[in-house]
Amino acid sequence: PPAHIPFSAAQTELLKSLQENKQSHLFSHWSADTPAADALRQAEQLERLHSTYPVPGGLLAYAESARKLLAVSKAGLNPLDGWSPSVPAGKSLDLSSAAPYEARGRPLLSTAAFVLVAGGLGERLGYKGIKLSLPTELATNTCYLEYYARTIKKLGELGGSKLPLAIMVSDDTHDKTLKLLESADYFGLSPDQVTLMKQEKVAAISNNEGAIAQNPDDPFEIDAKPHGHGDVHSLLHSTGLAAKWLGEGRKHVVFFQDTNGLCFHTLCAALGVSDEMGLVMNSLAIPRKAKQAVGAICNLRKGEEERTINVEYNQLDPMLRATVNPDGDANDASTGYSPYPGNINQLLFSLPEYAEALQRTDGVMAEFVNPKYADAEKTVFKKPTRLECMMQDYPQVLSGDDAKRVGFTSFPAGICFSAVKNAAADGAKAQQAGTAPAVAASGEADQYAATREIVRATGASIGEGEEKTWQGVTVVPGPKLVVAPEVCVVPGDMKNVFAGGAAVKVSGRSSLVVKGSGKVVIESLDLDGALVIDGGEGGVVVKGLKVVNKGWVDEAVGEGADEFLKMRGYDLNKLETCVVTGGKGGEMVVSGEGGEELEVIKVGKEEAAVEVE
Ligand code: UGB
Repeated sequence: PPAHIPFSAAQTELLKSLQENKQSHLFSHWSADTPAADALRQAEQLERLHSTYPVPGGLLAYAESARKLLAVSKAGLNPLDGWSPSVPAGKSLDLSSAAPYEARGRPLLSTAAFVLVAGGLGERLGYKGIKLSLPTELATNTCYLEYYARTIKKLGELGGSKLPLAIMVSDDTHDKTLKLLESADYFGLSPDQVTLMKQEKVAAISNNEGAIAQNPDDPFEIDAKPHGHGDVHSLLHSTGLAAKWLGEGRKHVVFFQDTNGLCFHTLCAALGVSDEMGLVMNSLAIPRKAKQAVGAICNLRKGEEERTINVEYNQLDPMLRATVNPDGDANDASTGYSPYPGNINQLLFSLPEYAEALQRTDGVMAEFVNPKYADAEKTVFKKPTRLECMMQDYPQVLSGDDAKRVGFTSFPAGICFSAVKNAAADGAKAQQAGTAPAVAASGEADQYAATREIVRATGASIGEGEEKTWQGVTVVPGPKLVVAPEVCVVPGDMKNVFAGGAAVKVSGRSSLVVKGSGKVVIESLDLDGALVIDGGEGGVVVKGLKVVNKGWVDEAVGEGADEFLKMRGYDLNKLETCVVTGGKGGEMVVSGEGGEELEVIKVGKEEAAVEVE
């Protein structure tokens, strides 16, 4: 290093060892004229990349792993060679079979802890903000983070305790996530319930020799990239959070993704399955369409070794071709689905075994590399690559009896999974190929549809809207049903809200929002339009209410619209709404024709306000 630059002793040592270990190109632009500020900036970034890499040896170990993994990739070796897949043990449930598992899982809510992985930028989605700030739907404009926080609050209330939420963020998402939480008073959670854990990036690698990449426009800057959601485990270890939760007597940890508005519908049932099967890891899953961009949960065997683990979608087809099916990743003709459950990366871990595994491994997951080559000889990369790790690879650190206690809980995707990951054009292609489009419009439509299914299971008569195509993606936009988390978070409890069975009718063009912290009971209702039932704090009972109005319609938006609207192609125009509002006092009962005609037949301390907006 040039003598005029005041590096610390640790920096000097690191720079020397990088120079001696095949990274001298990082300093080839340095000279006696190099500005000290630039050289220090580079040294500080290298030091950070070195100290935050969760494996002993820091950057040097990282580059060495990259060399090894890139050699395997260049040789075309499949890390799954020699492993033979079969369908793992688990439970495939639906709304009608979930009840006993929900009942078994419900008492376990009180000892759950939640981990949201939200470090990803959403490059495929092409959205500039954080994905957690996107609206889950336009009927209430509740963003993902708000929906998650309010649901966790309610789940805690059901279990009689405050449940902790850890959010993994990255440099790309930290500030905006914190700002969103602070601007909304943590959406009802108390700040001490929420911990932000920041994952650091790793150095990009520019060739098979493991050379650390620099920014082509600024050689003093190292090109750094995300290391994948697998970092969540080392962070739960290094922050001491997992150990703290264990000390508090918690029993399960729920991992979930940033844009799945359906993710908590099946939590109670999954807890029940984990409990009954004694699982240390339970992957929430869906029936998987062949070639769908979700991993497949497989039981893999190689000699005496056996593990149940997610096989990522790009590795599944070659593995199946080489072993059990010459057609590769194909649907089973009798079911129309892949035989292997689809991973939705919502994971339920048993905390005692997890905390022990973290102690043993520091939470370090196996890494992989996925370079895009520019030449047939695989010697040149199209752009620098990096090592990544995945949170669902946890079974790789299990051994003995624990390795056998890994399974899945599958529900139809319509109930539990609709992530928002793709821009409209890619979503349209995915839909044409017969898989989920995973765009903003489908995320919203699927959220209403899941609620429709859950409400239909109470016996209510809920119509079905006509298909609409937005930006090449076809969805069924309604009826738009939203039941706020404060009203109901466990599908089996929906019958207490929609208590009237077939006496509750909602037409195919309708919108219905049910919210409020007070108890809402809908005994009979005939809705053809838009209705908001707000139970307030005192609660409300709806009986014999008939509402007919113009309702809410989706209308196309132009180029000037907000980004979150442009990405779905429409905005929601609330033409006319009937609002039933409960009060702060005791329970109210409303019934009548809607609008001014409405008759309040029983009033608690305050009158129910019913008005047409
Ligand atoms: N994430 C981070 O927090 N940090 C990171 O460095 C990267 C991601 P992607 P992926 O549900 O459809 C997963 O990128 O990895 C967060 C499963 O591997 O959206 O392509 C990020 O913020 C796959 O098996 O997903 O695919 C987001 O919340 C399948 O289940 C989450 O990690 C697929 O998800 C997922 O990141 C799916």
